[in-house]
Amino acid sequence: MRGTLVEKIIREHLVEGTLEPGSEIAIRVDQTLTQDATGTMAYLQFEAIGLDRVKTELSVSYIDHNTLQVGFENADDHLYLAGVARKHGIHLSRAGNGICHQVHLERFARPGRTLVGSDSHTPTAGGVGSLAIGVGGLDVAAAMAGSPLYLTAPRVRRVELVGELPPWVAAKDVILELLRRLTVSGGVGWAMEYGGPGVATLTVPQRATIANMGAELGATTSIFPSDERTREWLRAQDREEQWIALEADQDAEYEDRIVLDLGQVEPLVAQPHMPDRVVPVREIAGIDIDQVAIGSCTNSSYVDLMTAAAMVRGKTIPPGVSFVVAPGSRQVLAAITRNGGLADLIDAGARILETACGPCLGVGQAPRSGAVTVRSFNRNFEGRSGTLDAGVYLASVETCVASALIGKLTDPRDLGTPPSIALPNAFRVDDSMIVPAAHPAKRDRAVEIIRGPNIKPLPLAEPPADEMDVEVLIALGDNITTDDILPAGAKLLPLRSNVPAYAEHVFGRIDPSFPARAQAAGAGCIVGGANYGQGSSREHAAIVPMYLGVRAVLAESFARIHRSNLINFGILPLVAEPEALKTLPQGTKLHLSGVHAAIDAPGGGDVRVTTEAGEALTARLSLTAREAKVLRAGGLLNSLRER
Ligand code: MIC
Ligand code: SF4
Repeated sequence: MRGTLVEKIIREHLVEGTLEPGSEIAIRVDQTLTQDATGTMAYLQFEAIGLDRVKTELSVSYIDHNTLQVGFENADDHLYLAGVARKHGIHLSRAGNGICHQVHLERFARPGRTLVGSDSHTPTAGGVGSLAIGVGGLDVAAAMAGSPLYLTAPRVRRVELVGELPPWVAAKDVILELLRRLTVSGGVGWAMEYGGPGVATLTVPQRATIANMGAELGATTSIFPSDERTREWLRAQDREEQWIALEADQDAEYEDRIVLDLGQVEPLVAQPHMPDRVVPVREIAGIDIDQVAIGSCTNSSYVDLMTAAAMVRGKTIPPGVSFVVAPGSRQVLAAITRNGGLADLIDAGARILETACGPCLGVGQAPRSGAVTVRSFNRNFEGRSGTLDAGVYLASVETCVASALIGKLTDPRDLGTPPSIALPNAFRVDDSMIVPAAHPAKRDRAVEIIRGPNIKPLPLAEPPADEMDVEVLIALGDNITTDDILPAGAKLLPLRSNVPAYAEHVFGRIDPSFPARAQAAGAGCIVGGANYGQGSSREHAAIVPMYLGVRAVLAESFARIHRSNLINFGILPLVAEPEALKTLPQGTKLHLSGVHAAIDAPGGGDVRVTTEAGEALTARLSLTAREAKVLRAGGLLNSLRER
């Protein structure tokens, strides 16, 4: 079979459709992952589908996001997740074992396999040549129940890597460079496929850093070939037998090509409040900083943390800077503990957190008001750190630590010779914090699944009416994130299993009056701009507005995962011209008609939108035949149950 790497893996997994970019295909799902903040909902949905055991080759449930237990809620969720895992044949990575993407890369991701995860950074596994895709929880539930994954066949963009990274320049700078060139919507509809002679110069964790932040480009997936470096990684993880060689054919055809000379990349930084506001560190070096944080699923590798340790060895972080380290996995934390790296970090004054997502999504370490914080993470959306007026800068570990040491944003090249840290030939493999899925024959049907009082029943969507009167509840600009729609953070994450309580916080950072107005209106719609719903996979950003009566979102364009989530929960994703959208301010009363005909028309049709003043516009509802069925049924859960 000839073609791109993406085509090869898709062809091998194709169960419906033809592989033409832009058309809907269905692929067999080998592996799934969930995390606790999206997982509770996903497993409630899996339970509602009513199957005994997952049908995938491997499914893993991670507890990594919602680990700050200031009340009973999160611990109750963890207990629920443990019960479901035991009952339904799912591995459970316990709290303390690490961030799903880092641990999956270490222990489970395999070249050539498909992986679907209820987290937008699932493509991290593309670092070992998995075709890994982030989706909403319900799509993962469906995949665990044996459904293929339906997706728009991506266009494939080749990123030709040549040359070698200069000293002090990191994989993080490579993906920041791509964000600078392509922006946060530049990957929508695309698979980013890396190739070229530069690939061999990058280790698997470096590749994973690049693949991870393909999510910030809006890409469907990012993938690297599986080569000798991949084999070394799998060998170091004691699973060399899982290695296969995998690469694109020489004559593979790509819809787009980018050449990136690694030798020309320099230390870069994304400024507040968008991951594509990228400039060279040199350009803005010298700004005072208050906090530096290392970790997250983007930069938690052994080499990342050892680089940080080596840079601070024998030094003290200056008094004005809080230096936070959240190691991404137990494997890495244990390794740097044994070799003394952790002691170097502690001696320098680092504040060590547990192995979890932590400050990346505002769970702890919110900086002071008005702070400048430099983080090795992947998202810097306004308010996500937990402090609304803090400015978050995203950079490599090297830039972060150089800045922490100087107390000002610093180009690491100013520090002289970089430390030289090699990837170990073998990690100490210890999976004792992963409760393995019970063997099918030994499955314990009597497992009691304990649901704490915060775990509320799932709200079900209703089929859209043919005609509806809706009020514009909010009118927004471009690139609205799911963090804008429904914030995460330590205070709100415990409400992930409790939709009625979470509903009080929809658009909470932008307009706290939204929930009350939505409820008063009875039925509403949201007006957005381009790339509406970018960022996370959290389907709560669809479910909870649905619960508040949101029936449609009118926007210029949608982010991939959020659009699917809207359809999965019976909300119409309507596309309209930006000029037309500008005529629909908050409070406008709209009449939508012709909804059923638009759903039923092959490929979708136009919905007529009329204002009270009698002005009319059309909004396009583009749907595949399958999506039309889902919407008609009032969401994916209803549609799966009908089947
Ligand atoms: C994120 O980084 O925004 C999250 C938190 O990991 C989300 C998932 C969630 O909201 O639970 C994601 O990336 O999908
Ligand atoms: Fe966790 Fe942050 Fe990665 Fe999301 S982006 S999975 S919150 S570390």
